Amino acid sequence: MPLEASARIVSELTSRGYNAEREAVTHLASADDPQAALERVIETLPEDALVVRSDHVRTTLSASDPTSKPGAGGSEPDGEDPSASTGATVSDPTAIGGYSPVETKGSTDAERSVDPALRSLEIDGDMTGQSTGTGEYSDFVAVFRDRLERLGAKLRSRINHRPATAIQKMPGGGEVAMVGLVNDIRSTASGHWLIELEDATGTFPWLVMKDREYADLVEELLCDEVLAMEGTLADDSGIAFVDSMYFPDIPRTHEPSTADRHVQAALISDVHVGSQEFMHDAWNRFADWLHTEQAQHVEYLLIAGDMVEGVGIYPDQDEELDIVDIYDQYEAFNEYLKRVPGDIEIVMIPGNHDAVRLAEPQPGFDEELRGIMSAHDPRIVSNPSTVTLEGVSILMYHGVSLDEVIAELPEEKASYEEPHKAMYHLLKKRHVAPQFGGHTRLAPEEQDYLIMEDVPDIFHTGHVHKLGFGKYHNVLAINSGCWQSQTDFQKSVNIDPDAGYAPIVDLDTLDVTVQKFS
Ligand code: D5M
Ligand code: FE
Ligand code: ZN
Repeated sequence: MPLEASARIVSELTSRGYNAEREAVTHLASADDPQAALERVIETLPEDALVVRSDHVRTTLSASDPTSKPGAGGSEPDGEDPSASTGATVSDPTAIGGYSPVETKGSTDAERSVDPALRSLEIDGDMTGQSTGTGEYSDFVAVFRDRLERLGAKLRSRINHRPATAIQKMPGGGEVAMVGLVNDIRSTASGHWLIELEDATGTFPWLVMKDREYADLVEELLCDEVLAMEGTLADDSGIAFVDSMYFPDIPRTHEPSTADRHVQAALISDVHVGSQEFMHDAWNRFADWLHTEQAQHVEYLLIAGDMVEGVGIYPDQDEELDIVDIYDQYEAFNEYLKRVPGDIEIVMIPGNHDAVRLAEPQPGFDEELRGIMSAHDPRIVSNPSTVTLEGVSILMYHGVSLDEVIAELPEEKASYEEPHKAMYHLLKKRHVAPQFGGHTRLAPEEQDYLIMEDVPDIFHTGHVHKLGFGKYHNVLAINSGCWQSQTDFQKSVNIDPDAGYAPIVDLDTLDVTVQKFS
């Protein structure tokens, strides 16, 4: 189907408030008089329908008798037309197996193979509605204990560790190991590094000599991450000299799962509807592209936060707002979602511009906002959450901690130019936002929802508005770009955003292709 015809139909349906399945659009576009067909389909839609479904189009168009129901132009096809709109060539849509081949006129027409029965989508780690934290000191203690317990479990089997208080009592000169949270990182007057580790019993200082191979790793460390150290106790047992460091990490042998069929997911983030810089044309091109044959295997769309620009997020942000009311921003976002094919499954998490609490984990949107964003019936879950698509697990996290990783680590290890490399460090630490008290705000909960308990097959973040992807121990890390052109702030600090790109992942191979719409 020519892009133009489908785009026109999608536009028309969207302007009337409807979201449409791709097969429905294909049917309409291949009708002899698509406009008349569209009118007929809308006339017969149930009053509460939000989505124009292929079944409905098929039945409406095949039921219509040209002699008794002339179309808008008065000249209906004479029944000999081979298009799907006559119904004659369409197999029984209720048949087991579901898929009805669409007979079309042009050889370029998409043969849709969307069969919802083949799909599977599971969510893990969604803490929406599970928040128990009150922000009390005891909550912070509980969340760090949980972090040490669970990430420590990934290290304890690898070394002969001792609690901090037991180490203090050991005789000097011996071999020793400990699992703990990084409490403090200091350089000494002589250029060595002093790292204080904390466990449930107390703290113990570890010295990394500047000329040891492990010195290089010190610059990767963030406060509050969990790791293990092994070394030699000083004669007075007051400090230990580090020989080895261990991170929870992703096993090098990790083998990612893949889907059993050729199916794709588009991974995007940072739409920023409501900003003057929101790129509506690029978005519409993306949505129109999703209706084309080239995109027929894209059956999932993941959006990793910052749906809207929000209000009062940064100083002077209001000067660049196109829509000043937060609810109006979500209404507008919902309109843009309508252009996305109705048969695509959407999963989304909030980001720091969204109207949920800023502290992480961020619960999914409340009922009012869900109501506003209902046209496409997206799955709305917390930041972070893991979504498993046909066996492929994708850890979605907005990415505020990436600013911190990039600020703290040396340029060659993490930079805005290569955001995926910053993600590698989070994978190595098995935590999406290790450092507490900096950019990333933490809402203490009974458990640490920010831990990567299981190894994801794909790690998807956004936030820094730069596109980058790569593999770390076979885990595909993707930082999606954004749909917002450069803001004044970004100009002032030289952030050149990657705007208007959609990375598409083959779930059967984990290969990535990037589509550009700007
Ligand atoms: O963040 C987009 C990127 O830009 C992210 O790396 C933070 C940074 N950013 C954007 N505006 C500001 C201000 N005003 N101060 C500090 N950092 C900023 P996003 O979450 O989309 O705004
Ligand atoms: Fe953003
Ligand atoms: Zn953000």
